Amino acid sequence: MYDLKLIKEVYDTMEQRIASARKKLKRPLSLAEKIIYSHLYEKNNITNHKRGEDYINFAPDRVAMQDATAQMALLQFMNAGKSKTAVPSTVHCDHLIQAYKEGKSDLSVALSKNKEVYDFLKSVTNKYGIGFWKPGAGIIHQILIENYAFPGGMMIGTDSHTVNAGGLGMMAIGVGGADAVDVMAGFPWELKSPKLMGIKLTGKLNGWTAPKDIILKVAGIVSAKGGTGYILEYFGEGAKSLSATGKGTICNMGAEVGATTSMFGYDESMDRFLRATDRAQVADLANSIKENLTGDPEFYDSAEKYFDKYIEIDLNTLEPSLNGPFTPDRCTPISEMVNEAPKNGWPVKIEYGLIGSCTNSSYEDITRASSVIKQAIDKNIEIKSNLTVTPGSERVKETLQRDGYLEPFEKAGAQIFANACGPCIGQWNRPGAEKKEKNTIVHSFNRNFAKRADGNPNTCAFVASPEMVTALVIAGNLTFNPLKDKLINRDGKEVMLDPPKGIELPVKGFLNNNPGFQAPSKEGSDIKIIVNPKSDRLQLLDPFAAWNGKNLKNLKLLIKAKGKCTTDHISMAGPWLQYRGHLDNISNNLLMGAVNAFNDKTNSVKNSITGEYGEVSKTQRIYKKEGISTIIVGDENYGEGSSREHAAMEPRFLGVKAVLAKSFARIHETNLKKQGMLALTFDKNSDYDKIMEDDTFNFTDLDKFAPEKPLHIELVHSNGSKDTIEVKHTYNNQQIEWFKAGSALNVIKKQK
Ligand code: MIC
Ligand code: SF4
Repeated sequence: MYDLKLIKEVYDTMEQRIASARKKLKRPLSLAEKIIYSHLYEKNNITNHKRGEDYINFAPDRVAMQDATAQMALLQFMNAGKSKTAVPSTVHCDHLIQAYKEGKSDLSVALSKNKEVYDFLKSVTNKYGIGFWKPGAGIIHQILIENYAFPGGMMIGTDSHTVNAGGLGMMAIGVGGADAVDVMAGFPWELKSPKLMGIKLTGKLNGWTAPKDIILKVAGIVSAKGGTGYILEYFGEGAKSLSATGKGTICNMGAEVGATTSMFGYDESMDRFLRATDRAQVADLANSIKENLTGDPEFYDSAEKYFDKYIEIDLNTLEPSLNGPFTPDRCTPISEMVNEAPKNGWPVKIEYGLIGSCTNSSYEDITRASSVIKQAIDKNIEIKSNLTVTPGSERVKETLQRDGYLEPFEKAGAQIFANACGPCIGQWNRPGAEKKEKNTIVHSFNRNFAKRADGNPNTCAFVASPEMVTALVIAGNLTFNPLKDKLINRDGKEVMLDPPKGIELPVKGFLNNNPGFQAPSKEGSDIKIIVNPKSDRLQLLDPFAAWNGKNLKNLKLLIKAKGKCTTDHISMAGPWLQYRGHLDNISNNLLMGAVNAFNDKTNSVKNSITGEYGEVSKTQRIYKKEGISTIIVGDENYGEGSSREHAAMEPRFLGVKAVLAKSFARIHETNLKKQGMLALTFDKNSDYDKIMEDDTFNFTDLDKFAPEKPLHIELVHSNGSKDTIEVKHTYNNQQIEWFKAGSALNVIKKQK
């Protein structure tokens, strides 16, 4: 399945390219820099990039897409005029399977409900030479780490958690579909030269602490936006002591601090994982150039000097934590929960514990959690909360089953869902969620934004390691600290849970009877892609119109969003995932989760023509009909979270021209640029307060749009008074061309 030839080619030239970079920079290199300099689009153009400022053009080795984003990516690729993808690419069907009863029946419901979309993806992938992973095969990031990721490689994926592959030493970056189209069409992929954050791990995990606790701690230190523009590079003895999949968990959740990607240098854990997943040849190749697949020792020895930011974490003293609710960076060590929960009004009774997801469903994770649940049975302890398990891949699930590790979960009455995203992405048909009661759940996923798992805004979701989730489910109480608290069993005796015991890799090897992969045809030109014009799930795309070259005038305010406005707030997931291939239909969810700063309500904005309040998308459709352009105003870290470009395409499609925010999350900012929108930030954040509900916005110098030059907007308030504010942007010349042409895709089409 994996492409050995490709990996050989990368490794063959790596050493020499790294040597040239070292010479040019006159200093040792980090792992991130080694991968950067061996993946430049113009191979020999080695320059000393200014981190955080210069743009770099890359030639990634692979592209990966999941079904909820692949639809839009491939609809765009179909318009790019190519007959095959320029690099090996795959599509993974994981997001559209709803978790309700149990894996098998849920999967068969999904197969019939999503047939049209799966058939579309199957035929498009077949036509353009893209590998297709069937529904039920597993979650994209597990399939990638088990099959395609390789140390020192570079991959982009249309999902923010593509970064998971950093656990195997790969530079893997989440992007929007339009970026994937660039690479699949053979164009360079552009990224602002990332800054580097070094995280040294000392000591060794012990007892109840797990790799998850490392990233929960990092999220608490760095914050949800603190990683923006950074690559997080982990090193030190503690790093070497972690399994490859444990490293994957840490890299995975780097997305939650906004990091461009995270990675670990090649070590024996990766060698073991490659061999266990039938890739001994890759391990041998990697071993032959292993010092090129990790940072230079001199770099790590002077970490404080070379990294832009530097953190040290002592694993010996690390405590298990729970992060949440509503944001993944609110970190509470378990020993403090007993005070924090009552103080904050978090319900301590746990309704559900959910383990698995792309973040935490490795063999090691589930064996550790299994050892905890088994104790409840052996020690005759009543399990107080509901428990669900979503395995990450069929390969891991089959193997766990053979080795008897799923059995204790089944005995304990846990629901075992399909190998898919399920509850992690709102695809959870949770009984009673519609009552919107305040309640607490704990899970081992990565995100816990409001409504994310079950659509209930009053569900407080806490993120923890799978073994901690399992312990908390047994106790049924958020303040239970398994390190010191006792439980009373059915015999009335006091018992304690022993620390979890896991197995890194299956002793008898992985089973892989049912991979679920379909290779594409060698020759696809005869394959016709049919999209029913009456479909409500798929819609061919019309190109966006080019800019008319004039200053934008008389814009109305669609919404001034207050506080957190993630991509889940902008383009909700859950039931809306079914419209991911139909731009018109999905646009009906535009910004429905965002809080209007003027009335503190969601999905209620003033229509400046009628003065009435209505849903965001409906109001915007009226403006569109009336030919009135609009602007969205946002707070800090606007567009945090997912890579879904729908969050940028929907406003574009409905006639919004610009988003002006205090700051942006990286992927969303790029997505806006790619779709021909203006992504602007306040020069002075206090100007956010000047924006009034009835304002009219006039750009005064957009006709002189140029890199590094601020723009100016005149605000005309309803009482006739005016303010002119300065706004900043990060567009380079190429990106200004996208804006002028109407989208990046329009530029590709011209170049073809
Ligand atoms: C997520 O975890 O939010 C998702 C769903 O995987 C998204 C992709 C999507 O919105 O389709 C992501 O992280 O990019
Ligand atoms: Fe799927 Fe959740 Fe992972 Fe996103 S974070 S890929 S929704 S399992």
